[in-house]
Amino acid sequence: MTFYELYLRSFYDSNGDGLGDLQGLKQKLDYLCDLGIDHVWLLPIMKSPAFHGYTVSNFFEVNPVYGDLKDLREALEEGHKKGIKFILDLPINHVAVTSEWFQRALRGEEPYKNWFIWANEKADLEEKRHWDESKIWQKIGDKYFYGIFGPASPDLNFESKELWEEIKRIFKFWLDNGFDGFRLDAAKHIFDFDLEKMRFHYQHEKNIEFWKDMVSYIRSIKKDALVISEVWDAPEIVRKYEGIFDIGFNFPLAEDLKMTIKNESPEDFVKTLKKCMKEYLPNGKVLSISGNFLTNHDMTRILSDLKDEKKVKLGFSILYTLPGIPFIYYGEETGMKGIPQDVNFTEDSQEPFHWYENGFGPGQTEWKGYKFNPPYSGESVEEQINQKNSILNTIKDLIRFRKSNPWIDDARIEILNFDQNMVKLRCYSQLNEFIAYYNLKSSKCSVLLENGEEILSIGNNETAQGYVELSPYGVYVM
Ligand code: ACG
Repeated sequence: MTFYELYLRSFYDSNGDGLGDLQGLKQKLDYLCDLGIDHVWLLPIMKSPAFHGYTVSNFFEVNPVYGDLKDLREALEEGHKKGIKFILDLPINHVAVTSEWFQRALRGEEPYKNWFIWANEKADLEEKRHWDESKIWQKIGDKYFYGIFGPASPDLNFESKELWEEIKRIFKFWLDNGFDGFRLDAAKHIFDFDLEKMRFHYQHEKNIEFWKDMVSYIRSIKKDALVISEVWDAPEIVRKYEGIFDIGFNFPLAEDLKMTIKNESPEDFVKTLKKCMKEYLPNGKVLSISGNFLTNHDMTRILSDLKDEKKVKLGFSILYTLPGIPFIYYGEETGMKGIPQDVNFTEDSQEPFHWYENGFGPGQTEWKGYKFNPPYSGESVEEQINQKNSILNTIKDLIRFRKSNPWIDDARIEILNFDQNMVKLRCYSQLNEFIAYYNLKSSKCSVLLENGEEILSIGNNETAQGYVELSPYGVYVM
């Protein structure tokens, strides 16, 4: 399985309004097939006043800027014919201020007013969320509501059981319209508030109870629906949620891998695997599949972060040779750059996907000017496709390798050895195995080879008489 995280607004524009849309997606499915992608994670496409779509004003409507339900069904059907499945990003922890639910709550209507959390005298209106300086209480008129993700997105109060039923209707609606599963946004935030003490507090047990109920409902509608969770936290918290979802994003792996590559440290790479891929090492037990990625839409793009194309290729080579499911964020395959201004503003890492060298042409989206990826910067598909060693062609090679070895998804790994330059890893299942050598350094290094044939080589590695000379940040698999 190989995933592509796709932001529709920036992808392909079918009607010339500058915004990517569903018909555009339909027209460009072959690009994804050619890349080797078989699963698309679509960022939210429901009606929303926000560019990112994470504050939803109507859960049962396609955002009109993207098209309508008919366009959606057509795109998904066409994708299915080509062997692509689609996962919808569903942010149900909160809604948009403009949503009917919140507007009716503001008017004091039942049951809606109980679907939100309102400040009382016990609330500390200055309380901040734990990961930055943003306040959790938001003022509207003479009231304050609880909104962990800011003033535009009131949190829903899941103590209300009617709401659970309403959420199930939403899941059913999108499954009925052709989706193959969901990415569950902010999964640890469903119950993140203590109503007695009136303060922020994660209640993981309650979250787990909620998600178990939802996942079993989703499965009752579609047996093989894929459910992926977003729990952005330390490994011990991420592990609490294992076994409930098919795939859990491995945030610790993303963070530690990038650090490892920046530090050029084989020792750190080994530590990262022991910490973040523990389940896949001998004696480990895999409960949820590890969703492996380097970046997503909330993060600095990989080339802006690692600042070196070779390091980017090393990062992806690691990703596509590890068990679990690899995800790539749109535009990373062509080396797009982008740095979110802060955690509350991600537009800068969601720039229009670059199809053409000069920045213009059919389908090119233009909803936002380029800050990081100007024309002629080498990041277009047009420029990358014809260069043998471009990031795009390297990613294609990696995905091709991955697709011809589907057993890797649930393989196991063993760290064979490491020295000051490289790490040697064995990846194996009952019937298959390979040995991978990763050079973490900016200098060449020689390693004695095992018996076997090359199945993947990233970088300008040279082999001679039982040795391979790994190029800087090179990867060799046999
Ligand atoms: C999701 C989406 C995101 C979206 C929302 C809201 C949620 O991907 O695009 O925002 O619908 C927190 C949440 C995540 C959330 C991110 C943006 N992502 O938990 O669900 O914020 C710490 C915290 C995390 C936090 C993270 C953010 O623990 O909870 O994520 O910081 O940086 C170590 C620690 C780990 C720590 C990390 C990083 O690993 O172990 O705990 O994570 O370091 O420091 C969208 C928009 C927003 C808008 C919102 C309504 O992007 O702008 O406000 O919608």
